[in-house]
Order: sequence, then structure tokens, then C-alpha cells
Amino acid sequence: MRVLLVWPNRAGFGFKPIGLALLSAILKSHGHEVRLFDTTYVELGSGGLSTARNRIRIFKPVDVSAMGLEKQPLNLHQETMSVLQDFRPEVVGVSALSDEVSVGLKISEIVKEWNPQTPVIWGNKAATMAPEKVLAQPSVDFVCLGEGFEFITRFVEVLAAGNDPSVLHNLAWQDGAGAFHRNPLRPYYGDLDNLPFLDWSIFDHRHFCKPFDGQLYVGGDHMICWGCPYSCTYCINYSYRALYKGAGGSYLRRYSVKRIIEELRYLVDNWNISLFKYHDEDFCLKPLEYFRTLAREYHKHVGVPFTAMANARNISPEKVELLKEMNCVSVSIGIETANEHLRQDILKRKETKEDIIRAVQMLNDAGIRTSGFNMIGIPHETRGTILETIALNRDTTVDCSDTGFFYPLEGTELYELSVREGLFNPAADKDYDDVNPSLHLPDISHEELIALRERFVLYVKLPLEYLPYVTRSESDDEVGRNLTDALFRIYDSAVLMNDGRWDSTRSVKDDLRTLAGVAGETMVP
Ligand code: B12
Ligand code: SF4
Repeated sequence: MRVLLVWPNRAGFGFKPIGLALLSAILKSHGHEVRLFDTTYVELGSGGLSTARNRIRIFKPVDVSAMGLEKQPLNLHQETMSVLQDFRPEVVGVSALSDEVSVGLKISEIVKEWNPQTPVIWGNKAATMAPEKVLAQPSVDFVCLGEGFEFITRFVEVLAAGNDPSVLHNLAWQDGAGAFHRNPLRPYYGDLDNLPFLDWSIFDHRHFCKPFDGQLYVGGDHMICWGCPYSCTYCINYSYRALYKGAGGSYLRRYSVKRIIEELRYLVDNWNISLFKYHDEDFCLKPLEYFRTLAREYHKHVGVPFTAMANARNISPEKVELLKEMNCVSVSIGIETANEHLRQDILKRKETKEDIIRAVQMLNDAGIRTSGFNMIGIPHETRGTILETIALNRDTTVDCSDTGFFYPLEGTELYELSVREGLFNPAADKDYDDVNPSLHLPDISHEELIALRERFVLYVKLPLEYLPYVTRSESDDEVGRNLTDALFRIYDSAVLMNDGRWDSTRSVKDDLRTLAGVAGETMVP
């Protein structure tokens, strides 16, 4: 069958979803024809996730103007129609995360306009967490709940044979009377070694352009070990485990070392990969014995530098050595928030501030770049709690302080709390867009949250003497705007272009004089 996979991407370029690469490989191995329709380079007018990232200035700029990576003012309707007319899919499969739902729905509607008989099935996290909502849309016929590995071929084959798919495991659907049905789930897919290698041939060549630390690489994405045992209240892991309760299988899984090395070598040889990003939810969760073998074999047979994410609790001196041996160049750590009430009672994070400081120190000492994820605008947040988070980032000396707004993902404990406490109205509040805060908090306004997020790196990276000017720059007036520009000029040359560390040879006196001038007489130091 001809299967059109849809990736309604609003985020930036530079990564290739593992789920789509696997579904394509599985379908092709069963003789089906696959094409990907992807909206990465279509200007959707929403800014996307990368817009905010650029504004908060955490990455060294890379000149990508010659690579054709900018979004084009293309018309979504025309683009979708032209793919449909050219490929003539017999089934359309949409893969969407929560921030991609509205674009995915627009595309589904266009599919139905093209041919109302073409079945449209949705998969991935957004539909799994809220299948009733997605199925309530007339343009969506089916939802795949949870994993699609075994499901996808069965589904396509049942359709090809003209049979009724409503008997399939993992399927959610509506009957003729509009009643919602959810079939039982198959166990978690047990043996990752049986999966085919990732199929990257469906992706536009631009998805291989990976800017990192001021340079452009040929990027690849993979996951070696899957799953996370924690239960943070804002993450869907806990809900997924609840969803799979009774279905069987383990959510913590890994490839054998031999198998993953074989695949990584294949990907490097075929696509010239020069930088991997391993999306394991916690790269350091691996048992030591497995990690040691992986590091040795990776060093011997792959060696390509990579970035990864890890939980501070699982970073130990020996694991840092193994990361180094594998050529790990950057580790991102979830800092999230420094306030104890928010961290322990609201987010239910397990690690302590000391764990984070210690982990960053170990990585810094080993010469591995560190990135910290911070989340602001969470329930019970105040200006004071954000300033605590800023202070923790300063204490950790993390190289790169990334900050995002909290968004209550459906199916999570914090979604329930946000709705219960009247902080979020699912009917009126917008999709996840990352440019704006999502909650209406009694103690801090959206404007203040946005101002703090945009200046987060200034608060974290500039010497203390500069901070009164950073605070003054938050005002939305001429002085505030001029100060913001002046402060970012300083930050760009003294921090961003100096590997995330303050350039200690810089004349603080000169800067303070400049800033005082911009601020007016009242602030002369
Ligand atoms: C890798 C990853 C990323 C990567 C790649 C994202 C991508 N688009 O694939 C990057 C770093 C870019 C990223 C960014 C973000 N991520 Co992320 N990410 C992950 C992570 C760690 C692994 C995902 C993965 O590859 N899994 C392995 C593959 C094989 O599984 P899969 O993608 O689920 O696909 C399977 C099924 O879902 C199904 N399926 C998928 N599509 C389809 C389609 C059809 C038709 C069918 C039948 C089946 C099907 O079959 C596949 C095989 O079983 C997950 C955590 C997790 N537990 O999954 C978070 C996760 C997906 N991310 C999440 C979030 C919130 C984000 C961001 C919004 C964060 C931010 N503020 O920037 C952005 C969104 C960017 C975007 N829209 O792409 C949430 C999503 C929650 C939600 N309800 O949507 C997750 C679940 C983490 C969490 N804490 O809850 N992320
Ligand atoms: S540690 Fe990360 S992946 Fe694990 S439950 Fe918490 S947020 Fe989710």
C-alpha cells in the first residue's frame, strides 16, 4: 500500500524523529511504499519552538543562510494537496506531539477534502494521551494508542485486504453512532534488536544539518536505552506506565551492544554522520557493566562525537569517564527549578540541588559541555522562585542555561492540578507554543515571565554588578529596551562567544559606565 506519513513539525530543523524512521523502515520491510510529508520548512505563522530558542540566546550562532533552512512562506493547503496528488496515498498516518496537533488536524482536513475515503490514522503521544479528543475531529478515523511497531503493518494489511481494523490491539476508534472504543494494548515491544535499522531516506537532506557549538555537523538521532523509571508530575512517563498496566512487557529496554554498534556504524557509513544526539531519557541510567562494554565498542567502532541527556542522580565519576571514552561532547541535565516546594511537591523530582551541582562539576572537570534545562511558569511559581532557579544555575556553573515555559501536558498529574486550581483552562488556552507561558499564575504575570525568560542567561552569566541593570531592562520602556540591547551585546561577546563562560579579561568598569549611560543619571555606579 502507499502510506503517507505526516510530521506536522513546528519546531526547528536538525533532528529526525526516531518513531517515523522506524515506522517507515517497518512498512518498507513489508513491501509498502512510504513517503513523508513534513512541514518543517513551511512558515506556519506560529513562530514555532525554535523562535523562542533564538530569542533566549543560548546557542552560538551558525551561518546556515546557504543551506536553505529558513522557513518558506508556502501555503500549507497547496503543499499538502500537491503531495496527495503526486503520491496518491491509500492511507495517511499522522505522527504528532502536543504542540503539533493543530497543524496535524489542518493536514487531516485537507486529506479528507482531497478524498473523504482515505483513512487517516493518528499515532504518537498527543493522540495516545487524548484519543477521544482527536477522534472527535471528523477528519480523523483511527488512533494508534502507544507503540506502533507491530500495529502499523497489521493495520495497513487489514485495510489492504478490505477488512475491518476495529479488532486490532492498540486501536482507538469511534463506531457509526459516535461511541468511543479503545482496544487492549499489546505488551511493550520486547526485543529492540529485532527492529530494523532507522530509515532516514524519507527525510529531506536539510534534516541532517546540525548546528552545534558554532559549527555545522551532519547530525543523526538515535536511542540506545529506552525508558525512565521516575514519575515526575509534568512528564507523560507515569501516565504511559499506567496506560500499559496489565498489557505486559517492560518499558525499560535496550539494544544489545553488538546490535546498536552495528546499526550506528551502518548509519555513519551511509549518511556520513559527524555528530549524534542520543535521546535516551537518561543516558547514565545504563547498568555499569553494559555501559562499560558500550563505551569500549563505541570507541572502537563508531567514535562519532555525541550529545546526550542525563539525570544528575545517575552521573558518577566512572560514568563520566565512560562518556569521555565514548567521545561525548555535551550532556544536558534537568535542573527545572531550585525551589524545594516546587521541586519536590509540585514536580516530584528526586534529585537534590547538591546532586545537580556535583554532576555539573564532574562533567565540567572532564571537559564535557553542560547544558541545564530550566522550567519556569509552573504552578505556585513566583518571581522569588525563579530567582532561586537563576541562583542555582549560577552555583552550578553550567555552560548553557536553557529555559522553557511549563505546559500542562494532557494525561499528567500537573495537568490535573493546573486545571483544578484554575491555572489552566483547556477550552480557552492555546496549544503548546513555547513562546508564551501557559498558566495564569496569581503571583506573576505573563509579561514578567516572558521578561525573565528572555533575560535568564543575562541573570545567570553576567557578574553580579550587572544585575541591577538586567532588572531595569525588564521594563517595557525606551530605557528598558536600550538596556536590553546593550546587555545582550555584552553577553554575546563576553559569554556566548567565550564558550558560555564570562570572559574575565573584560573591563567590567567600562561596561558599567556604558550601562549607566544607557540607563540615565540615576544609575551611575
Ligand atoms: C527524542 C525526543 C525529542 C526529540 C525528537 C522529537 C520528535 N519529534 O521525535 C526532540 C529533542 C527534538 C524533542 C523535542 C520536544 N519534545 Co520530546 N521527547 C523525545 C523522547 C525522549 C523520545 C521520543 C522517541 O523518539 N521515542 C522512541 C520512538 C520509537 O517512539 P515514538 O516517537 O513514541 O513513536 C512510537 C509511537 O508513538 C507510535 N507512533 C508515532 N507516530 C505514529 C504515527 C502513526 C500513524 C502510528 C500508527 C503510530 C505512531 O509508533 C512509534 C513506534 O512505536 C520523548 C520521551 C518519550 N518517553 O517518548 C520526549 C517527548 C516526546 N517530548 C516531549 C515534548 C513535550 C517535547 C517538546 C515540546 C519539548 C520542548 N519544550 O521543546 C519538544 C517538541 C518538539 C517536536 N514537536 O518535535 C513530550 C511529548 C508529550 C506530548 N504529549 O506530546 C515527551 C513524551 C516527553 C515527556 N516528558 O513527556 N523531543
Ligand atoms: S526524569 Fe525526565 S524522563 Fe524521567 S519521569 Fe522525570 S521528566 Fe520524565
